[in-house]
Formats: sequence, C-alpha cells, structure tokens
Amino acid sequence: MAPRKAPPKTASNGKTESLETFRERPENQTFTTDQGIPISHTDDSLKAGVRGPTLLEDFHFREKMTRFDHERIPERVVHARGSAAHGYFQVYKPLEKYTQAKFLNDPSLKTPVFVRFSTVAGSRGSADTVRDVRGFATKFYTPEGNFDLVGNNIPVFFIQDGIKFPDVVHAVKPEPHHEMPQAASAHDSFWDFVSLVPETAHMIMWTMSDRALPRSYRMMEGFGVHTFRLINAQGKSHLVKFHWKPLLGTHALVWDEAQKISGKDPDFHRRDLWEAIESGNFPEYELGLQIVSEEDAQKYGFDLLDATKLLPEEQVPVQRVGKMVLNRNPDNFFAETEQVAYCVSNVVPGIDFTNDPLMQARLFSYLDTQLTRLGGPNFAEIPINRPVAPVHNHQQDGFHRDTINTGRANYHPNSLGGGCPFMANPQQAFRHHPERMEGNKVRQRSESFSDHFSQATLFFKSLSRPEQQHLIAALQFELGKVERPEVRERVVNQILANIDTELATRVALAVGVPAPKAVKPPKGDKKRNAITTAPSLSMLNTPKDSIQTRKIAVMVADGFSALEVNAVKKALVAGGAIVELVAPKLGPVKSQEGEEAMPEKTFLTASSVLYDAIYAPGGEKSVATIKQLADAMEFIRDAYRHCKAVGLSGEGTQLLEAAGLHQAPAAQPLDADPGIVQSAKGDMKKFTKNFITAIAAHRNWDREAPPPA
Ligand code: HDD
Repeated sequence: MAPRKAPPKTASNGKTESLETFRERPENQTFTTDQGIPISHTDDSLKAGVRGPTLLEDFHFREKMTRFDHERIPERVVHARGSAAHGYFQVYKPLEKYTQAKFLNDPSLKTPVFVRFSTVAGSRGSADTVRDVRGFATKFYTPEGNFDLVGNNIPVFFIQDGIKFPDVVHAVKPEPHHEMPQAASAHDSFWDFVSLVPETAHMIMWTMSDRALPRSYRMMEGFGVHTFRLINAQGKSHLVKFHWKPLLGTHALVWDEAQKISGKDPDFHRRDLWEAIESGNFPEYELGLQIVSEEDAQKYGFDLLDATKLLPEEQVPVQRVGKMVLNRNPDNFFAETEQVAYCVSNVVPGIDFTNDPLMQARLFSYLDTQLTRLGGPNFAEIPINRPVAPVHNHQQDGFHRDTINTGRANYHPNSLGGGCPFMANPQQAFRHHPERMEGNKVRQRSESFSDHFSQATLFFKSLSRPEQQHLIAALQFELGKVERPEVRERVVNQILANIDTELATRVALAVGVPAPKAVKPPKGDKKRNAITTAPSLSMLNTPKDSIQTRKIAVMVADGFSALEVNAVKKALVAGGAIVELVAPKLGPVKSQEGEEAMPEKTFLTASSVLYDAIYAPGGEKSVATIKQLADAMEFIRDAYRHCKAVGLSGEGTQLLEAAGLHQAPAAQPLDADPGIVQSAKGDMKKFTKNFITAIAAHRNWDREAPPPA
C-alpha cells in the first residue's frame, strides 16, 4: 500500500469529536468484565476439579459466552453489504434564493457527513463487484439537525409507487425455495417480474449498463432520484434533483473482470475506499442541483413525481454548489457502518418532500425498518446517529434508552417544567410546504406516469457504441441464465422490443427466442422525449485526464531492468498513481543492475483484475522467468481482455507473444492499439508519456471484440 500522505485518523469534525466520548481505548488498561471487575485469567472456565464440569457460578464465562451468542443483529433487508466513511461538506456560496437550510448557506461551515456506499441485493458478506445498483447514502449532521440524502448511483428506480417495493425486492433477492442465487439479478423470478412490469424498463437499461459495475465508490455518481423541494426563508418552493459528481470521473469495470474480482478480492470496493482514505487520497464529490421552478414543473414531457424518469442535464443543467470530502475511516465497523440508520424522512428546514409515491412510501419504511434492525425506538441515540444539534422533547423510555431526562414534566403543555422545552421560533422551525391539495381518495396510478419506454430508449441511444455493446452483452448473460423460455420471450417482446430493435434482436438471438419484428410503442404510450440523445448519460464524456489513485502492477523477477522500472515508477507516482511490484515470490528481487526491490504481491496472490494497468519492464532473465509462469501469462491476457493499458519496455515487449496475444481476435490490431504502449529500445521518456495517457483513458474499448450478433 502507498504511504499515507496525511494522517487521516486526526481528521476530525464536530461529529467525529462528539464520538470521542464513546471511544474505548484498551491501551495500558486492565482486562475487566462488563461490570468493571478485574480479570486475570480468560483462557479456562471455572471447573469443579481440573477435569470436572464447568460451574454455573463462573460469571466471567457466562458473560463472555452470552455476549458472543448475541453479537448479531438483523442485516438490512436491502443494501446489507456496505462500507462507510466520515468527512465534511462545504457549500461554495449561499443558496438563500432557494433554501433556508443553514448548511447550504454558510460557505465557512464544514458540515460533518457520514456516507455509506452499498450494493442492494446481496447479503452482508456478499462480493462487492456484483452487477447491481449502488447505494450512496449521506447523513449531513447540520446545525439544524440531520439531513439524510439516501440516494443511489443510478438516477431512476425500478418502480413508481413504493407499494411495489416488497415485490421488486422479493423478485431480485435469492429465490425463496433454495435461496439462490446470491447478489445477482440473473434468475427467473427477477426477470419474470420485469417482463410483467413495464415501468421497470428504464431502470433495467441502467442496471444492465456499465453503471452497475463501478470501478470504485470514488468513481461513481450519486443521485437523490426523487424530485425534492427547496424552500427559502420567504416560504417559496423550487423543485430540485440532487446529484453527486465524483471529481475522479465516472468509470466502470468490465463484466468478466468484475466476476473474477468477486473471487480474487470480494472486498474490492471496501478495500479501495479504505486504502484511499488511509493513504490520504480522499474521495471527493461535488453536490449538484437541478432546480426547476414550480411553474415549469409540467414543461418536460414527463411527470417530475415519477421516479422512473430523469431530468436530462441537457434540459436543466446541474449547478455544482459545494464539495464533499471523505477523509476519515470509521474506527469500528459495527458501531458506525452497521449501526448507522438513514431515514429519508430526516430533512431540515429549507428542504421538503414532494408527492412522488415512491418517496412517500420511503418516508414510512426507513424509520420502521430501524425499529427491528436496531432493536427499538431509541436508535437515534446510538452515537453515529446522534445529531450534533441539541435534542429536547418529551420522548421517553423504550429499549436501550441512554438519555437521562431530568425534571417531571414529560408532556406539553406543562407548567411544572416552566413550559420547557419551548416551541421553536416558527421562522427557524421546520415548516411543511403548504402545498394545495384536493382530490378523490383513489388507489390508482396517474396517467402522467404511463410512458415507460421513451427514456429507456433515450438512455440506450445516448450511450457510446462500446457501452451499448456491454449493455447488450449483459442482457444476453442475464436472460441466458433464465430457465423458463416464456420469461425470456416476454422480456424480449414486451420490454426490449419497445426500447430498441437492434437491442431486442441481438438479445433474442443469443437467448433462443424469436426476434421481434419492429419497435412500436404500446397503445397510449406516446413518445414524449424533448431530445433524442443526452450525452451526459454516457460515461464516454467523463473526465479522463488524470491517473490519480490508479493502481499499476509492475511485473518483475530477478534480473529486471531497474533503470526502466525506476523511470516509469517515478513518472507514475508523480502523477498520483499507486505502483506495486508483482513478482514470482515474496522477498527481495534483484535487478540486472544489482539493486534490490521488495515486491508487494506475487502472481499467486495478485491478479491483473485488481489493477488499472500493468507494466512489464525489460531484463532478459526476468522476462524469461515470467514467460514460464502460467499465472503471469494469465495476468497479461486478462489485462488485455479487459481493455487496460499494457506497458512493455525492453525485453518485456516479448511478453505479448508469449501470452498468445498476437493471435487475439480483437477488433483492433495490437500495433494500432493506443492502450498497448511498447518501447523495445527503451525511449523511456516517450514511453512513460504514452503509458500515462493510456492509463488516464481508463480503457481502450476499441480493442473489444463485439458480443455475438
Ligand atoms: Fe431504500 C435502504 C436507497 C427505494 C426501503 N435504500 C436503502 C439504502 C439506500 C437506499 C442507499 C441503504 C442505506 C444505508 O446505507 O444504510 N431506496 C434507495 C433509493 C430508492 C429506494 C435511492 C429509490 C429512489 N427503499 C426504497 C423504497 C423503499 C425502500 C421504495 C420502501 C418503500 N431502503 C428501504 C429500507 C432500507 C433501505 C427497507 C433497508 C435498510 C434501511 O432502509 O435502513 O427501509
């Protein structure tokens, strides 16, 4: 691991300081029971005779065992697998025109945040790099109480009304009879649901796209999904969509790579986040707002209350209003990451809800689920959940109550307690936006929610060609795993055929169902897009100008060229990359110049799927050794297959042929491939420049052979 740039454990803010009271430090302390009784021996139970039975009076044994027996709490019903970090958010300039929220108005204020990233479908111990939506939940500990922005890395959702959430979650989770498959949507019940519920169409396009395979939590966008409201001090409301924009750009893995990582390092994203923060490479995101006046709400051809729709940036640009920096890892996974409880209903004055029926359901569900998950109504008192704002009210009792309320007036109004706590000044208190409401009590979907395919098509059409190929391949894979032909057929004909003919046809051919004739939108489903493509939806257009925090493996064995390695390493590290030597075994490797270097990993313990790029330097003996290693050849073949930058200098250039890549059936020949950077003669200056450009490009997708037609 790269050395730390800064000691992040000292990075503190109002929230992490408040946690100090609860931190337990064992250094130089004596071992005790939970009651503080000193214990000098914890390796043997108390027995009647040295070979006799254990005694019931052994309170230390009983306490230790009881505590162990009760360590587990229920995992989250969705988003069970996650990783979190502390940090802060700072607004660039006051947003008083739109909102009275203090944390969005004071540029000098660093608002503490705790952010938890997650997958959705898998259990707590499932792999990180599965094909799935990623959760992106932020708790802002503002001076006016906690604001929780509980978003995803995808701007739309599967369903329009939260009453269908149990259905979609049951369908995607492992099937109830045998609990398979784990953390995967590629099974019959999920696609059966999709085939019968056309409102899933747009979200399916996103989950089958590269967005569902992020390279890192640090390299994915976040979205509040719903339309929220911002309310200013005068009570004026604007509609708003929240975005997080990662400063490192939005980048993805490829599916074969993601599957291999699941085996090689199931903690890939967790480790990436942890190590980045430990080494001072703090993840950074800008908060973006798309603001729409109430008067313009009907202008976009779809209903802003429909969470299966996004507001294209081409129609309403995203204003970047502030920055979030994650600069401290939690001290204890369970106490912080597991016990943090986000509730969509946690909003502060100046932010309010809308009538989006998905959001309305969420306002109930989050608080409700915490009651079971965290064992009662006092979960807001768990240190990580406490606001930094003071809390005073008449709530009392219940399991796990920490607060000791003094006085005898636990009701309002009261005179015994002098009327305390006083009601807040209405100008500073939370005020619900007084939206005018009227209507009949009905159980039905608004007609304005009926267009399910226009934006699915817009998304597909806006992707670059390689992204489209990945999406088609993903559907070929997922539906290829569906056992029932009628489900495959329905997905193709009822869903995909309404999105794009080429997409539906190529999927149909790969999964053995008849190809649909031509796309025709279902009756009553008018095509309403104001635009035909939205470049902002493609990751092609993300920043690709830096190699910061990228991981590069250098393949060495005894006899490698230290001259070449040192030159390349120096340039890569100067660009902010992390360089690791990978060798046949641990322990020093000796260069041809006689220098010794310490490899971080071996070809057995590492794999190129864990790196962004690989470099093979020269050195006759080193290259001869590497050629003989099956794992090393696999290393090169995988890096090539996954479209990564491959740098080769001196004798290292022989390795492409040794790995059999001169015969690779790729779309682009080796010598025209900008991601394959070679220098047989050792012009290291030009070589490092081209290699850095190739790494910054993230991948060279032109190398890929297209999926079966
Ligand atoms: Fe949800 C957890 C995001 C729809 C009900 N959700 C959860 C988490 C995230 C989201 C990031 C994990 C929070 C954490 O890290 O602890 N959920 C979303 C987004 C949605 C969405 C972006 C659509 C826009 N969710 C949604 C609906 C419902 C729920 C419609 C129910 C009506 N979600 C839950 C939950 C969870 C949850 C069951 C499980 C654990 C938890 O809340 O704390 O209440």
